[in-house]
Amino acid sequence: MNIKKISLPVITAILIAGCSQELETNSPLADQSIDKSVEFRSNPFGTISVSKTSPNGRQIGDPIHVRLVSAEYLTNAENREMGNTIIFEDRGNKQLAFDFSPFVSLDGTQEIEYFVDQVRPPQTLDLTAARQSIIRAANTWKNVSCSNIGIEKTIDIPVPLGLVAAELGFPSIPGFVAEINHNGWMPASFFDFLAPNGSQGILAVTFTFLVIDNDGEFVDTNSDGKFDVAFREIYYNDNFIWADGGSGVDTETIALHEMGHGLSQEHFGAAFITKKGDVKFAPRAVMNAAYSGPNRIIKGTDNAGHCSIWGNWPNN
Ligand SMILES: [Ca+2]
Ligand SMILES: [Ca+2]
Ligand SMILES: [Zn+2]
Repeated sequence: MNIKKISLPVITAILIAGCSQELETNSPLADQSIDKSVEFRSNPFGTISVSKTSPNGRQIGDPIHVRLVSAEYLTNAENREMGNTIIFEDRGNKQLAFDFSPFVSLDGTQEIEYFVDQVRPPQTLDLTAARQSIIRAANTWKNVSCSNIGIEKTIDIPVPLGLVAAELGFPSIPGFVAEINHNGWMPASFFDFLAPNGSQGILAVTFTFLVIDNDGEFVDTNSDGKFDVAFREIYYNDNFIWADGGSGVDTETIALHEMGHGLSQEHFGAAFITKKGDVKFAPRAVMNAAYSGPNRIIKGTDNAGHCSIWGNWPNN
């Protein structure tokens, strides 16, 4: 597999963030910083034909063509590895920004809806608690006041859903229901597809599929300089102990982060190893590249990122 690796020094994120309170309190500048990187890999699945999935798990509507273009995964800060962005399509312009277009409404509505799986719960948390964690996280984004984009939950379907899962050979309907599809918890081996030992370190991942036109090209129907997203798929790693409060990985916190990717936000903030050996973030944000404990509240930079993307929807 052809892999080019580009390191983006995290210091750039600090310049963007400006002087934050947290930056001064943590005094991280003397300490070692952790790079975050973007990897380019050849596309594993090529162009895929896909249809919206009906309540009984059938394909409805005309098939559309999509390509997997990126995966953003989240790791646990304890193991000192940061999350990563993998780009599967090297178009030569290092284009990281992909976004929904109001002129591409594959689920039939201009509002941004989300689907929540009901057949792939985590082993350590019951289905209702897991789903409620995801729904609370979605509502947290919905309540950001600068935007009014829907963020409503769709119908449930009684079958496992997801294109990446199906392509990797897991039992799965190869379709989508909404713009953002939370497709449940997958066995650890699913995550080895993303990185060596991915099953051990990756908590969750968001995949982005772009629309492909009849000429096999990406499209930008709203002329915002960003290729139009068809839909996104989110999966969680069942190799971890998932919790709703208490000990374990806080499901709502991770869902909030992945929902941020679902809503087109990228990782943000610099990570540092302190002299004590802890990982600190500056600034602390939902969109930090690694999980470092419960954080169910949208922070300043998360809010700014969300509003810059969605403040004018659908007139951007
Ligand atoms: Ca929609
Ligand atoms: Ca666009
Ligand atoms: Zn992430």
